[in-house]
Amino acid sequence: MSRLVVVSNRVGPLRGAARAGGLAVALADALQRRRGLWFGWSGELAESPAVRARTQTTAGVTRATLDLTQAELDDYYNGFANRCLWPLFHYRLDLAAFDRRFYDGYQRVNRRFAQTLAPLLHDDDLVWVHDYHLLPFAETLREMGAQQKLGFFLHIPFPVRELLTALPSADRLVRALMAYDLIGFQTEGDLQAFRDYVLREAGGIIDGETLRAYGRKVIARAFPIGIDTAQFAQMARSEDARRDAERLKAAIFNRAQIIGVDRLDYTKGLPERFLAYQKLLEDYPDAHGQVSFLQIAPTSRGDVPEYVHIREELETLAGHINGRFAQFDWTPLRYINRAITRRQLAGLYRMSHIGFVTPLRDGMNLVAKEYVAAQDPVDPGVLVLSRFAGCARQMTAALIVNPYDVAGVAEALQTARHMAVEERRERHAELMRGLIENDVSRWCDDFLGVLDRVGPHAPGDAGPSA
Ligand code: ADQ
Repeated sequence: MSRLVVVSNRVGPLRGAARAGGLAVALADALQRRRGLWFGWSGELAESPAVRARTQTTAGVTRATLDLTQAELDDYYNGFANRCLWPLFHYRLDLAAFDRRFYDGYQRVNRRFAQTLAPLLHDDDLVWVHDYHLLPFAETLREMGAQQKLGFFLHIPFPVRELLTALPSADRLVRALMAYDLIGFQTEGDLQAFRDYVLREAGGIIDGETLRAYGRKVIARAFPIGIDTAQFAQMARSEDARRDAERLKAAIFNRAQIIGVDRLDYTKGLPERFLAYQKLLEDYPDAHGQVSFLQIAPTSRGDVPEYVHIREELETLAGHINGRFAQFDWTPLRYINRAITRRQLAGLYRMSHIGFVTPLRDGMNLVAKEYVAAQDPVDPGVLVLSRFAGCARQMTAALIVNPYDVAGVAEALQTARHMAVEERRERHAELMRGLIENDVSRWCDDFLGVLDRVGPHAPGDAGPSA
């Protein structure tokens, strides 16, 4: 079996409680099976650009990390990745900053990542690169002579051609992407958008899953990511989780809880979600005193200005809704601005009657999957899910909503509140079947299985526009 090399912006922990996230566990397991290497930014800052990676090997798996300078972080991570690619790929052209300095910094850090990893690679390694921070990574590595099989997975949506062409460097980035051997997307829709760009903008040729353009050849396919379904369900059932949940239930006087859990990000549709909850309270007075909405949203990317605005907006909205509807013994909305442990999360999901997941655009959204996995199959809650989350295509037994339609979302909340237990069980069972079948280890195995099988890399494999 070839050794696996995972490359991502940040290197996840290989052991301990911190690695409890599904993706970190799945990747760490795959790395352990293949005695692999995980490479990326250390999370530390250095005065001057580092020349070599720091490595540390535990139980056969090596973590190799490098530090970045403040300027590199500003241009590559805060700049191009999070102020240009992130908004654009989430259909927020209005928020995308097209600054050449950001783009140059992004290219520079990708080059340095490649230069630092190259001496650590073996000839028959399988290299699996993750996410929008590293779109041009393979091209840079190839320029240094790398012949290994290189796979890439995009965790966020891929935008439609009309949007992507607004990005001045779109063509260079798609060309760079084509230096991988395999590109994985979350959904068929993302895959379709990529194929459309290759066909119409790059003058490429499509033959089944094989795409040819710029004299390069790549396999492109959808691999919807899953969660660690069985482990998560078990955690939600555990005695500890139950105790936490009971405490909370008492604190809200057994009211029906609606739960939202997100990184604080403008793509997650939080203001629209708060407004839909307000609409529920306006249109359905029977909900007064009977429901309690808990939104957990820890700050993320606090260095990016748009994230400061969203935080202020939410605090204002939450205060407004509570000011308008609260009674001396009922707080309609509780908004918590910090992260909690996965065990607490599992217990909270399980005790909540409605999982409220309404992003305006999301690659997949794992919270929706976690909420379902955590439910008691005998008395499960209802998932209210945005049609713009990647997982909506798989999770059709949820109540699917359009998050821009505030009144429609309020209606769905009301339907969820009154849904009979038989219907809740049926919907839950169907959702759960999908989650068990397509869990995160299956996702990992599927991707690596295809990458393993791609033919040897052929430099200069001529395409139509070579
Ligand atoms: P994210 O945008 O971060 O991921 P998501 O898929 O919802 O979004 O994953 C968030 C994870 O963080 C979940 O496991 C959740 O439990 C956890 N989390 C969120 N808030 C938390 C809190 N307050 N306390 C503790 N844990 C919290 C990106 C893409 C997604 C894609 C994933 C995986 O944007 O679309 O699903 O990658 O590919």
